[in-house]
Amino acid sequence: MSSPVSFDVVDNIGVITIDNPPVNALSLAVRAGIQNGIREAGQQDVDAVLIICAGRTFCAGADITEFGKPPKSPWLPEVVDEIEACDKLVVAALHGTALGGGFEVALASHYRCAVADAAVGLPEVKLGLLPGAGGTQRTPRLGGVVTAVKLMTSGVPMPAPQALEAGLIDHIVDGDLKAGAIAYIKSLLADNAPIRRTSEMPVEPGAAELVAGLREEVATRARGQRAPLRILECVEQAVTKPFAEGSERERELFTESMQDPQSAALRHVFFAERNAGKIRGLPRNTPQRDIEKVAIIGAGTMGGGIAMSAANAGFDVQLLDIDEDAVARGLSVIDRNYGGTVKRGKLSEDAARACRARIQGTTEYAAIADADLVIEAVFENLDLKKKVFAQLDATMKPGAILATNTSYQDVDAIAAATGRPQDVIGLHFFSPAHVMNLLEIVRTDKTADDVLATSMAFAKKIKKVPVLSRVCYGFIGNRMLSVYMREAQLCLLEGGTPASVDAAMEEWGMAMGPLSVGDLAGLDVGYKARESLPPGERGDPKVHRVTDILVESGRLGQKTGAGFYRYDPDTRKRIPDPEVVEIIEKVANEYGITRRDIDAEEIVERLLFGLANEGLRIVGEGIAQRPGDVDIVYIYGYGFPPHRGGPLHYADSVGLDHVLARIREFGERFGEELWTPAPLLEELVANKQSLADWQESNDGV
Ligand code: 3H9
Repeated sequence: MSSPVSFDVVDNIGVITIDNPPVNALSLAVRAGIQNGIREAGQQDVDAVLIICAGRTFCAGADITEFGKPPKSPWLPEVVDEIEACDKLVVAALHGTALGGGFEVALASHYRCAVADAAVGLPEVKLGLLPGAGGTQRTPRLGGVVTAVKLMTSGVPMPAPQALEAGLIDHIVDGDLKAGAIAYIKSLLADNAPIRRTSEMPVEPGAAELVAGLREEVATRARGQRAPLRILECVEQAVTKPFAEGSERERELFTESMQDPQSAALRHVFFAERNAGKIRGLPRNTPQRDIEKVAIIGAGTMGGGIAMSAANAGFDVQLLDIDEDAVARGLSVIDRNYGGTVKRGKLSEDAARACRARIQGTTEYAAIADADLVIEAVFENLDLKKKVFAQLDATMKPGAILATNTSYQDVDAIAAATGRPQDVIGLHFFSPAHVMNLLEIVRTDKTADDVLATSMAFAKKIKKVPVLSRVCYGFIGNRMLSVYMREAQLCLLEGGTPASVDAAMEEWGMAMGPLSVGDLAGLDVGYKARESLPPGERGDPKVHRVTDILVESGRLGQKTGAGFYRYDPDTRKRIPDPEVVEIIEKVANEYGITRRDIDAEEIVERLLFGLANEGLRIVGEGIAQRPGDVDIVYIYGYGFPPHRGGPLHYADSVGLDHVLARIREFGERFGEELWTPAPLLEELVANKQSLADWQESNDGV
């Protein structure tokens, strides 16, 4: 097989070109190729060396698919040390994103140039790792402690012009990168620029104090993740110890991170996110419909958020509601939201104005007839949604995609209200839709392939993470949520309080406890959804009794200043409310429940194993395509901590046999009807198979 790295000589400069699509990951063959190139340059009579990449980007870092397997020589740290030790001037030329090990190759080069729209970054932290090829030692020497810590603990890439200012790169190239880089090298040679080894550079004065000053901030932002603190320790070594010693500690901590379950979880999330965008049985080249104009039906909170997401991605949007007042109200909320986005520095004033200008209000269906995609976001009522779809069927041009943003309703029934069910799909956004990243894409048996492919692509264009679901009540996320919330509320009746249940889950790592989430979303949402169900399908009334009392007494959550908690009107801080505990005790009494001490471990296991059991049922029924998809739904839609890998990865990591044993025990204590093990869980335990193996043996994705 030919090497992905070539070496040739241009104008007496040795050019090492890496060509390893799609992202020039530093696989074994690439590492060996770079090493050979550097050695070749050392032996040949060249004046300097250029490291450059073919394709859409400079290297995206180490090859993540090799992680977890025994490392093979040459290891990246050896390669970067050889680059730096080269006695010819080495220059790296960057385009796209130079990430992780890719940027470490550049940091070990003697000079760095880049095109202006390139970016550099050290995103290892997002995989639970740290830069392991000298990045933690070289970045503070080049860019200073504050920049280095920010770059490495956030994992967010830095645009080239900013990197130039920070000293992380030396030169911006205009026009063609290769020609510009060669001209830059010639100018360095003409100026007798020295071979400048980053490892030999001094650190800034007061660097150790700067590191100490950042410790608390990094620990707070880490929220239970260990990698950011390991990164900080490496930076401390970089500024207090000689380079060789610091590098040795970096290597030890890199190896430790690699074996840390947090990294295994985050690597699972990385691939799960990418797999979630793939639809089984749908070829990658499935044709797509053109989407330029988008219409939204319903100018409420959801419709407005969806309109913003589409407008932010450059689509023209028509926002339709029944009367002028409703439209005006919706547009004014959008104005306020854009104002907030500008205030928080997320968009410039000009950019916000341009996005807002793409959104028009209307009350006329005729005005949206030529939209390519229409997304219905009206009140959660099946009859109303059917009426809207009948109207859309009568109005929209042929070939338009008709989407519903329903959270629970039967998309088949909605599609049946039209004469074109092949064009109907569910696009379930999460609130606030312009902020939340998840998008559940709900296919019916009749949804056309090109509608599916177009919807997936549209999701990515509006910067959402799409996950495919089949039709069932609540789809993937809300169906699982109902079990999670059921257990939260039962724990309340059995002896917990909103504060104790939330604290247990937050300490475990959830972004927000379940009862606070209920207050944030509005307790009336679930109340109304339950009311719309036939009484036989509303579940055990005792589960929702406390919530029902809260809603009926006007405590709808944060928006009314009280729900499971009271809220400080100025700070929105939650305040435990003894009145709520009284309601809980009264309801427990009504149902003859003797309250007891219920510890954090029981709360966590009941909520999480309930979640995992329902997730496994969903995978077993084919509602979700694969276990990783369920994990992505929970991470991006429900605040599940990524370093725990999602509910199913977590169940796999603690052992499916343990999970099954606990579910059986809960069944004996709390009722088999609530705790029937998912058939897939029983099957995997019987076969002694992990979920990861099961997924791999199914199709690898
Ligand atoms: C590291 O470098 C450790 C070192 O410090 C020390 C070592 C000793 N490896 O995201 P996309 C695949 S840790 C293998 O859809 P985009 C990806 O799975 C690494 N594969 O494209 C996908 O495959 P498929 C630090 C990789 O344009 C395809 O490429 N680096 C890698 O939206 C396209 O990816 C990172 O963490 C990889 N490193 O975004 C960077 N990267 O088509 C991780 C991607 O089969 N990568 N693939 O599904 C990214 O952030 C994005 O992929 C990138 C492109 C921004 C580069």
